[in-house]
Amino acid sequence: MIRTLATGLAMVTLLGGAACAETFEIQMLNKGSDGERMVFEPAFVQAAPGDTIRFVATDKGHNAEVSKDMLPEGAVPFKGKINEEVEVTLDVEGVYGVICKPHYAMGMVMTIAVGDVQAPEGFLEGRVPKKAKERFEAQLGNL
Ligand SMILES: [Cu+2]
Repeated sequence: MIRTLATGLAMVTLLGGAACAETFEIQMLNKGSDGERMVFEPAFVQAAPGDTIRFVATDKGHNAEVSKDMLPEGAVPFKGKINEEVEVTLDVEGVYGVICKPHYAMGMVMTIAVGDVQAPEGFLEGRVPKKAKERFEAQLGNL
């Protein structure tokens, strides 16, 4: 009986936590507020499991998709179409590298950290364009 009560309380606590989940809005831009071309803004988000990320097609010609080499084990990949607003809820802890396919070579990338995490070994070891790599490195500096 006591155990059942404790389980019930744990459930309530969990549900309460989920109700506080945040939504982060990321704009896809031709030019960032810092003058950089082809950017996600903000380019780094520190989130918690269960938080939602919404990619807004503020400017045309962009998409948001997770790089297949840069997502935590067990996470479901996402891939938006060009000009499409994408909303994803991230439940799996880890580091997610997001790219805009048409502007990947121009460094249009961003990083989402879910939970208190570090980038795994070899996160940037795949085939990453130079400009994208530079920006990823700067973003990972926030961890
Ligand atoms: Cu783009």
